Amino acid sequence: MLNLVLFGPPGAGKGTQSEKLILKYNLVHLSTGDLLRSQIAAGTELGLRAKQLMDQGLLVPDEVVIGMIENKLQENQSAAGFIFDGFPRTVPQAEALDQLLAQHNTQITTMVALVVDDEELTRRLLLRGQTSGRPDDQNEELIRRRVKEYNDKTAPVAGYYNQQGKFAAIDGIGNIETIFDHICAEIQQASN
Ligand code: B4P
Repeated sequence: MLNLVLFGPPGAGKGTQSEKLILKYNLVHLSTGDLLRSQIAAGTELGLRAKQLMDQGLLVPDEVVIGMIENKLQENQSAAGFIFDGFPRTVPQAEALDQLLAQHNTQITTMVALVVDDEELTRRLLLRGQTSGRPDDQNEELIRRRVKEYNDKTAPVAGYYNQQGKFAAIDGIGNIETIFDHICAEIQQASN
């Protein structure tokens, strides 16, 4: 079973690369950002609470996203594997994921981190904001706050997987196909 964590700051290309990886490896895509946005679109209570935080560039509480992931793992018990996109975003989320996967007799294969500098992230997100309608992509100050939230709370998750010998960082700048090939090479190495 292949369980991949695709990691990186907002705008690093996680969603973009996930779309290609799920086709190649037949994985179930679990994007907490997408799951939260569908709760917002459905107007649920959870969605309303999440929207207030997401629109400020802040993370939503750990128990909310862990609960969503738990449900999705339960619903997809016969999956060939999972790609975790935008999750875990804090060390407590990473610890909870390890426990949930252990309950399903599986574990994370590896984490691949996409490395992109702040200037390029801002450029990409502002560009996406012109067409995506995502409130969190609309202005530079909000994007800066998301990157700060990433540096403060999410970046330590890389160390968590590195300690387990399950971490690879690759250059996330350049051609999307080339970046995809590098991710596939890391998956190949981790699966041997
Ligand atoms: P996400 O939906 O995860 O959004 P994101 O960080 O912006 O990444 P995304 O995957 O969408 O962007 P990508 O890099 O592919 O999170 C949104 C919010 O939800 C968070 O701020 C938080 O509030 C909340 N949230 C989500 N998960 C959470 C959790 N676990 N815990 C707590 N809160 C959580 O792409 C960006 C752009 O770059 C695209 O337009 C793409 O076309 C472009 N791009 C990609 N690769 C490129 C390349 N190589 N060259 C040029 N452009 C490229």
